[in-house]
This record gives sequence, structure tokens and C-alpha cells, in this order.
Amino acid sequence: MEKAHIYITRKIPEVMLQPFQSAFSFRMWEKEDEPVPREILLEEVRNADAVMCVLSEKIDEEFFLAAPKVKIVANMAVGYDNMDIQAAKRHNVILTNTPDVLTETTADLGFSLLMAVARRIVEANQFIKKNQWKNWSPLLLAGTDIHHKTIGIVGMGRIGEAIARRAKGFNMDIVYHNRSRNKEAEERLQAIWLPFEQLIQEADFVVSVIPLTDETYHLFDELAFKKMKDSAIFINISRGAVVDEGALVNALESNQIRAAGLDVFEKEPIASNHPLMNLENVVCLPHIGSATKETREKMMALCLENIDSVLRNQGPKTPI
Ligand code: 8YV
Repeated sequence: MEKAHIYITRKIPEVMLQPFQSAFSFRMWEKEDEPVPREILLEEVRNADAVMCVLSEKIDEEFFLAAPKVKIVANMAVGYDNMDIQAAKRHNVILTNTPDVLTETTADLGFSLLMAVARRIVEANQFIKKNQWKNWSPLLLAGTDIHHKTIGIVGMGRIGEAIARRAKGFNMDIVYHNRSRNKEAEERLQAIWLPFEQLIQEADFVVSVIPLTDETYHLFDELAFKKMKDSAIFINISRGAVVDEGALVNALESNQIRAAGLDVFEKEPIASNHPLMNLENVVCLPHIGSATKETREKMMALCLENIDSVLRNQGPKTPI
């Protein structure tokens, strides 16, 4: 019998495929410095029974029409704003994501970014490497305190909660906004639910961990930045499009807020001439929230386990 065929849209280590090689045939996009072009993707999935993809691939009506045999699309991410769930239902295709395995790693990165911005770590590193350290002076590279400040977490899901646990260790006051109340975080971490408007006015650090949906698109807009403290630090580790980037640039340029730390952008990869790149009070990262070797291996393994399970008619492990 012919083996079921799996297409993988990014190069992953061969060793990850070994446990599945006797059961399935694989093809993957091998180039590491460019994404698979859309027309090649649509051609490749024509005979695929399953697809493993990343966030940059739009899994939409056009995709499903091009992939008539596909039974499952496994997204190597917890977020799935790249996938059209209604279209998947219409075509009877199972969608999966990678929750839980990346929670702590992404929270570590979020907190690192917050600390890097508050304590000006990146500037300080540049300063010393550019041989600018000539003297000690009291306000040299003085940042702002983290401990005992108020962190405002927008989106109190798994990652939001993991950030709140870290904040607790720094003796921060925790306020959060979420559609539904998170009683566990309220009891265990003394986190206080606030309406969004109030949170952005009260928080010293506003951290976006909220998924991108029609409701959260450009949630952080001109008005939101106006309402924040002028000493506020804005951190985004969720999706770029929850922020109106033009409004953020204006807010940073006009010192409406102090600084920002961004792991995500409206268009990724972001252009090197984007106005955000010229601002000194911004630390930018190339969407590396879950990027540790351990966690990326767990994410890849979970995608493959989901595919294996569905193709063996045993159902998905982490369905969307
Ligand atoms: C992914 C992410 O690694 O899980 C998510 O939603 O944003 C990251 O962890 C990245 O999106 C690649 O797909």
C-alpha cells in the first residue's frame, strides 16, 4: 500500500522524522533563508494527506481547494490567526496547534524583553562594544525599576498567567484584562481584573499577550497610547496586528510613552527601513518567543504526533 504523504513547509531536522518514516513519506521546503512561495506550496499539497505549516502560511479556502486529500493541517504555533477555521470545517479538515509546550519559554522571552527595555540592556551592550565607556556618572544608562511596579497583562491565558507568575517573583502588582475572568490567577497571584481602558492608564508595563482576532485588530491604537502613562513601557509578544504600528511610532517619537519591546510586527519579516528601526527607545526581536531548541523540538514533535494520530484515525491530540 502506498504510504500517506506529508508536506512540511519549513526545513526541520531529519531526526524528528525518523520515528514516522516507516509509516509516511515526507517532502519539505529545504531553503532556510526564504519561505515557500505560495504557488509551490499549492502545488506540493496537491497529493498530501497531511501538512505541517508555520504562521506565515495562509491556510484558507484556496489552500483547501488545492489540497483535496488533506485530512489535517498541523500549525507549528499556539496562535492560529493564519487559519480559516470555517473553510477547514467546510472541507472537513482537522486543524491542530501547539499549546502548553511553549508557554513557559514564551513567558521567559516576554519577561526578558520587559527587563531589557526597562534596564536598557541592548543600549548598554552597544555602548560598551562601541568603546563609549569612558567614565562612571550617576545617571549613565539609568533605566527604570521593575520591582514593585504595576504590570498590566492584556490576555490572561496560559502565557499571560506564566508572565504573571514571573511578575509575582519581582514583587510587582498585577492587573490584567481578559474577556473572561481568570479566578485562578486572581486567587493565586492576587491579579486584579480591570477594564482595558483602566488597565492601560494604571500599568507601568503594558504587556500584550492577546490573540489576534477581528475584535483585537489594532486594539492598541492612537487613543490607547494616549491614555497610557508617559512613563509606560509597552511590550508585545502576541501578534503585530493587535497594534496600530503608525500610532505606536508616533507615541514613541513624541514621548507619549517611554519605550517598547516588540517580538512581533504587522508584517514579518519587518523591513529594515521601517520607522520603528530608527527609534532608540525600542528593542525589536524577530519573533523568537518560543525559540529555544527544547521548545521548538517539542512543537515539531507535537505537530508530527497530531498528524500521525489523525492519519491512524485516532483523532488529533491538540485540536483547534
Ligand atoms: C511560533 C508563535 O513559533 O506559537 C505562536 O503562536 O507565535 C510562535 O511560538 C511562530 O509563530 C512560528 O509559527
